[in-house]
Amino acid sequence: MLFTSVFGPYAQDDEFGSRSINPMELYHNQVTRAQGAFSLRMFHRSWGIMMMQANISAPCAVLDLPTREAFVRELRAHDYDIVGISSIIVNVGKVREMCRLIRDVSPESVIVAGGHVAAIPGIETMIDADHIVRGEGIRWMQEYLDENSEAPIRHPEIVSGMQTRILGVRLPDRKGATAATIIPSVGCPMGCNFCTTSSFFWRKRKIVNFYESGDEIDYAVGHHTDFHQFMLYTPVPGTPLFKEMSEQGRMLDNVDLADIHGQNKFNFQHAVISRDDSKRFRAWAFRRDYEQNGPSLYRMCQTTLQGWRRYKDYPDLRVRERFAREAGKLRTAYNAALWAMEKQFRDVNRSVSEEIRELRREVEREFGTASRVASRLGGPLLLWTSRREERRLAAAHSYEPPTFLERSNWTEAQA
Ligand code: B12
Ligand code: SF4
Repeated sequence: MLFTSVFGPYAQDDEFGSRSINPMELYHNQVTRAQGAFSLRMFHRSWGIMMMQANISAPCAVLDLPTREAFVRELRAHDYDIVGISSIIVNVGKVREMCRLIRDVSPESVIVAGGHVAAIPGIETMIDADHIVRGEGIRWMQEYLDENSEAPIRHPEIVSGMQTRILGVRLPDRKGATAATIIPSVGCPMGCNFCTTSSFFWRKRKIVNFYESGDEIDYAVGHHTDFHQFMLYTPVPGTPLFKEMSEQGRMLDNVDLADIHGQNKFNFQHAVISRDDSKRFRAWAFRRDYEQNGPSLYRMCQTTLQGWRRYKDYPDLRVRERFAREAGKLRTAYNAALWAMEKQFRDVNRSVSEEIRELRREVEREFGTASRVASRLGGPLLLWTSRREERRLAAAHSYEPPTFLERSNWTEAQA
């Protein structure tokens, strides 16, 4: 069988529902989007289909983050009995197109669609799939394939992020350089009324209203966290909030599902905030956080130095080693980045630029000559790469993830 995620390119406006405002990059999309060349950019795999592949014994291929052409190529290359498509609601147009392509290229295949897209009321009439699976998929697939659905769940090894890019430099994908992802469960017991995760897998309910006056953004920014995520409070089909807004007649007609992702405009009539203001406030929140607190990378450096000072003499060797490892980056590459950020940030907020300089000096006092050499040699280089990156971004350059094709139990398949 073949499991696939929806096709890219993602960071562009197209008829299948890709939107340039909604790239496939966690931090750049939802956290550091206003930080220009300092934005932390990286991609993540589609964990749901990786989990399913690891827990079935049938011959299986995972095609992750494909292009439309790569998807068709894979369908032509093998006779798949089952093609499983994983998607969230915003990408329903791509699922529709992929079902059409399967019927055309591989008419014998059974099509199974799963993931959050299954929560759309009336999805059966929107896509041409044989099965639409709501909720947890591993057990469903094991039962469908007549395999043991009581077996303990096997967790694949997952590298959290990949192809990291910051200050215009692509970092090497080294083993141990980034975190691992562990998925302990699906769903969440908190039950916030807008949240698809809790309503899709769990049905407890709690009302949350974050936005009353506008002061909330300043309050949030005032916490000086390293990262800050802002998204619009959005009724998504399948959630209690969506039901409530529909019953009150407050859902707006004609909002494309591809535009309901929390980074564009409200898809409902808010009590006091207009659609256009929702977009303006969201953009302002990101901008405000950036201008007041500086680039997230600078904030990470601050946190790393604090951690190092607190734990460098800790009695447990394992703890000491961990903080020494983190501090290693501060001593070298991060200190060079601080030099570049200090210069680049002068035009945005002079007093934050001075705080960055002060932090750099503290790092140099703490770590001595090596860090001074790193900042004087590496700093100008990073300033140059980040300015080059700003020019690229100004010319609307965007980044796309690589495609993965991973086969399991495949020898039997070929036999
Ligand atoms: C990782 C992640 C991402 C990654 C995706 C990386 C990738 N390569 O796909 C990134 C960071 C890029 C991302 C981006 C976005 N995301 Co996101 N993301 C998540 C997150 C945190 C984890 C998903 C996950 O792996 N879960 C664990 C796995 C095991 O669960 P699962 O994927 O749901 O899969 C299970 C079932 O759904 C089912 N299943 C899934 N697929 C299939 C397929 C078949 C055939 C079958 C049978 C079953 C099945 O079985 C699986 C095992 O139980 C979820 C929140 C969450 N906790 O789930 C949000 C979530 C999926 N994201 C969401 C949203 C809204 C977005 C964005 C639009 C947000 C934004 N504005 O930035 C963008 C979209 C980008 C785009 N262009 O498409 C929403 C989806 C809402 C909805 N109802 O559709 C979620 C649920 C968060 C939320 N609570 O609102 N996201
Ligand atoms: S938003 Fe969703 S995942 Fe987060 S606490 Fe609320 S219910 Fe849980």
